[in-house]
Amino acid sequence: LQGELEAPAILEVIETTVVPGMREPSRVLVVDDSRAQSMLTARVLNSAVIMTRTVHNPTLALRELDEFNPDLVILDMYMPECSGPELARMIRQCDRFDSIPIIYQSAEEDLDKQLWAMQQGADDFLTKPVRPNVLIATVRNRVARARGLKARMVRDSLTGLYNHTHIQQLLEESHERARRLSRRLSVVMLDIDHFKQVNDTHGHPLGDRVIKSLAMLLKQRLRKSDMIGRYGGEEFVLILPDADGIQAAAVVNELLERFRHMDFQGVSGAFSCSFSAGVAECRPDQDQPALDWITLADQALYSAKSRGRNQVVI
Ligand code: GH3
Ligand code: MG
Ligand code: MG
Ligand code: MG
Repeated sequence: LQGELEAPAILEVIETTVVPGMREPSRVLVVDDSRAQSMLTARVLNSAVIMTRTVHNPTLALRELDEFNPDLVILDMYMPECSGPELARMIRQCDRFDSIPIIYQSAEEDLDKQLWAMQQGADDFLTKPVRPNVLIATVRNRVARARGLKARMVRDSLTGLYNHTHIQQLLEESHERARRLSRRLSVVMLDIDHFKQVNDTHGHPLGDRVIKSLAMLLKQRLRKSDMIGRYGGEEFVLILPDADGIQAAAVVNELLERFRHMDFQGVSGAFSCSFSAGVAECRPDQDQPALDWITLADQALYSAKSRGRNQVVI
């Protein structure tokens, strides 16, 4: 208890909830060539506040996976353009969809055919007629588990921000979207200044609290559509859609101002920190891999460091 009382405390505490997305309604993509069946499925799910999007032509399903971003896919077995099992296999071939639950809803009663269909990458087989309550419970449970798993997979455990792998993936997706819609996009690389000294002077646990406090500041001040990742130890990547380099730099300068004014209580008195940041405005029209913009932001960060730190460079 004594140790706890003496533990260094952050003077300015910012609180945010760390589990975003958990309360959003579940989203289900229904792929069925029969309009009557898909309407029935949608009506059952909608009655349980589960959002649905219906696709009658399975060849459009992959596009809807990107556009609608469902939590779960319900597949019919037999459809003219492409069968459910074929579609399941195609979905599983995309890395970003490899953990999305897929369930069949079909009148097929042959157990061998059901088994084969499942082996193409699906998680469940509901044989028609399916009782509405069973459908709802199946969808709810699958989505809850998948969301919990995904949240843990894509997040950094110290800060709750996206981890290295996921922020790279988000950049690729954002880059593609910006290219398609001719929108602006900026990438920021941010690194706490002289952080090794913070650890050496005040200890690793307080260093962790500085990292967490910066993470909370970023979460609190940035827009909901912005994406924040912990790229490494005390390094963060921000993806700012619809922001050009100048706008991004203004936002980051404001963050820097706030971060500089956060006081931390160390063993030998209060102290504060700063960070350096590099901004790269993406040009999605240029045929350049998305990850190159992280490299450019990193080069700008290096300039900020060499010009004396505690600043933002475009
Ligand atoms: P610069 O201004 O050039 O960025 O100097 P720096 O000291 O911040 O940079 P350097 O890369 O030399 O040191 C980063 C330090 O961050 C070293 C490492 O021990 C520390 N670090 C990395 N991850 C964590 C972490 O999760 N918690 C804590 N407390 N420290 C960490
Ligand atoms: Mg059919
Ligand atoms: Mg550093
Ligand atoms: Mg560093």
